[in-house]
Amino acid sequence: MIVDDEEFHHLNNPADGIKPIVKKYLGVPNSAEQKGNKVFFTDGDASVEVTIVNKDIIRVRLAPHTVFLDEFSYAVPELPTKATPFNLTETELEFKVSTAAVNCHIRKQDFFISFSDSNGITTSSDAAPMHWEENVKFGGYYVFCTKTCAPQESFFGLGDKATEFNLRGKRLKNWNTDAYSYGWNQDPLYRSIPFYISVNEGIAHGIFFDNTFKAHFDFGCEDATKTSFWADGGELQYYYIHGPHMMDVVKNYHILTGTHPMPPLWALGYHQCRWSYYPENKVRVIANGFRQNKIPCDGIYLDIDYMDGYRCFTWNPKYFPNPRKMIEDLNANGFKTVVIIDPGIRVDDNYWVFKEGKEKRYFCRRSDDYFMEGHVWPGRCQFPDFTNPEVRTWWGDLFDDLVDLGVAGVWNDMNEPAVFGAGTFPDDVRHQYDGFRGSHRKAHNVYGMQMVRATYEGLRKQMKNKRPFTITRAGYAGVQRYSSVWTGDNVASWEHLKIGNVQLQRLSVSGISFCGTDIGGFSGEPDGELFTRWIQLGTFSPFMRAHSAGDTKEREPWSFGEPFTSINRKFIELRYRLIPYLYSTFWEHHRYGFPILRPVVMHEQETLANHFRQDEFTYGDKILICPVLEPGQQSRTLYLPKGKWYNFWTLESVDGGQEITVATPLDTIPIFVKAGSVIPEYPVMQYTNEKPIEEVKLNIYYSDYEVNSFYFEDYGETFAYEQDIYLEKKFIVNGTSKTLSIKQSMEGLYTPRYDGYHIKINGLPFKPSKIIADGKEIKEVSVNADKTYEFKFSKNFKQIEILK
Ligand code: MIG
Repeated sequence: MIVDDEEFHHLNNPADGIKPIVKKYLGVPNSAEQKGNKVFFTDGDASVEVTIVNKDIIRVRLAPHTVFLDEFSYAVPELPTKATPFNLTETELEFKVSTAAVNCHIRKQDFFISFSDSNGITTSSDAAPMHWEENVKFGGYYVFCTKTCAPQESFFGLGDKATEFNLRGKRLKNWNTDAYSYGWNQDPLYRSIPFYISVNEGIAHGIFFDNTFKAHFDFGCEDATKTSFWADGGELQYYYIHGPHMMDVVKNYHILTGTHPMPPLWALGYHQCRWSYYPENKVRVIANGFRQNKIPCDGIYLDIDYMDGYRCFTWNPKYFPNPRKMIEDLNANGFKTVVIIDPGIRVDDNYWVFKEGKEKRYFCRRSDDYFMEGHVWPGRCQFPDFTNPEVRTWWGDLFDDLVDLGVAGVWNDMNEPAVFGAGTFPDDVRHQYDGFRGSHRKAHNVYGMQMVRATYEGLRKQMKNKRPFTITRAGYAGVQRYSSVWTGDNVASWEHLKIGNVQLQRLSVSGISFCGTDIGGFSGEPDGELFTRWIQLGTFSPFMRAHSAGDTKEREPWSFGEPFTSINRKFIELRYRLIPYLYSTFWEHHRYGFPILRPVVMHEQETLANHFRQDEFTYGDKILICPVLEPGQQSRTLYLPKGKWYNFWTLESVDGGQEITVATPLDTIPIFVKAGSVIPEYPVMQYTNEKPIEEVKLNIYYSDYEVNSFYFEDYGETFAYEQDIYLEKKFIVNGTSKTLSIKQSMEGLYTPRYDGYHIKINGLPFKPSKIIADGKEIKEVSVNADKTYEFKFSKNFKQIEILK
């Protein structure tokens, strides 16, 4: 080891007057100056900028010596620009910036910043003035913000943290990390989403700390009366997002950071993955296994062994001599092929990707201009700088051959970035950062997001008007615009089934709705029961994929024999039946910013006990799920939010607002449907679009109060929806003790190919004597033993009346 003996330089100039490095706090604000939608405050040295983004979102920035950093964010590509009316007022005690919904108070005595709603209720307030400390080694500042933490305040969000859903009492860190076989409370993990939601006394607000450096959050951990967040560099910049409902906060967070684009319909089916299926014949055997076992499946994955020496964009000629033919045959059999692509490019002058990247100077470099080199699967590697737009375009174009071969989706792994031994890149690696320059300290947390962005944008270009499918392991706030995610290398244990259930709900309220876990657990061996319970959770995960490490036993839905195979089939079939419902929920996410999974607290945040419920959640807004998370569990207790519900399996009606206990034999999990729901259903197929849809089943659940449901339809695979080619249907269900009425209205330019609905009425409290649809009596009605009624009618109906 070589020791640097002259770290210390003698000073021959007077050091008097140089202040020691200490934390510095804002002084007192002595003026307010309005410029457009911004108001600036200063204590004479430091400046604070308050930006009115919209009536619910206010951004705060701090500049220690009045010089703000360039306005650039990977998370928020464009601040909404619609002018929002606001007022700036001044009293003896404070300055106040007010929109129709929020007041931002700047206290004159000490520069404390707080927020209140239009009723004057304070929702968030500083417990110390914003502060910072100079960073001599790297320049810039460590930046800190400390707010109060109320006695009963709860905290949610921050992405994929493997800990209780409610983050109160925790201290957590954001620094993307390859966390193989992580455990409960391990932190940090693969993604950094510096956004949290607070709920206090029934009122929610959000804080989005848009800072890509290593960042820390403390929710009443060090001091139960304080909530703080800080970062190792960058700017103290955060968005205050007003509620009052958690749903409002999440929707507004999506206004800032965007939503997932619509996925291709097939991506909502079941996916089968393994490290790795090879050679080609193995892939075919697995695909045929699905068809023989009559278990639906849409996607099959090729992990790193399909490549030649792990070189990205190559094929192993021995294992995959004719990928085009294989992919074609898989396609004909209803399987889409997804391939893995890692960021490490093998240093090898005979490898065209490396040669091109080297010639074009696209690989990352250290501070002294050496290349950033590290070992990953291919051996010695260099790494593209995905924060350079030119590199992203180049990378995106590298997918042309794969797309030409028929590949439908790309899986980006190892993009934290992960490096064997060292863990990740050293801090001094330089990044172009879209022209705003930075070391790895600043770019680390966005590296993976920019990689999958390059991948997504490239695929979108190559696939013309078809929707690409992408999945990434690492990410930063806003990654949802480019990709789905999975929760990384989990373990085949009951504990991990629980962790996964919490992680998915948390990702969903943190902007990343399209998420899933490795069903069955990546490392270790699940038994049949654990695998089946995981398939059941996966059925209601927005993304559903089984995956396993290479050193484990076979892990397909039929690997465990009976009764597991049949139960797995039943649930995967249920997944396919509910695809039109999931797809509609996805549209609500994409278009309106609703999360797909909604924890109980999101439905009833005013009740404190709900802040601690983390097992049950709704899938969309109509179906409540409570997975079984313990071995041998024959019954379980769960909470149903207020309102009326139906047990999905028995159709028994149950009042919400209470805990109930239901039987949970291995072939069921608790599923409840909200009264008044209209749930569209497809016939079971072995893969999406196997056959044309001849009719759509509408499951209608009686209610004696009015309930709206939505149903979205379009082509399912193009971007025509961006040109408004889609159909949004709305159903209104309302009943009395003698009637049930279902109204349908629609808007949009798309015409589905099927003609009719197969309507099933559930939970009717009376025996119908007449069913009238658009003024015509329906004669052919089947009456079932469970008092459900079925009939057919045109998909264009306006109103159906069911009379006692
Ligand atoms: O160093 O590609 O999380 O899903 O199967 C391991 C092999 C690299 C980690 C991923 C996992 C994948 C595996 N990868």
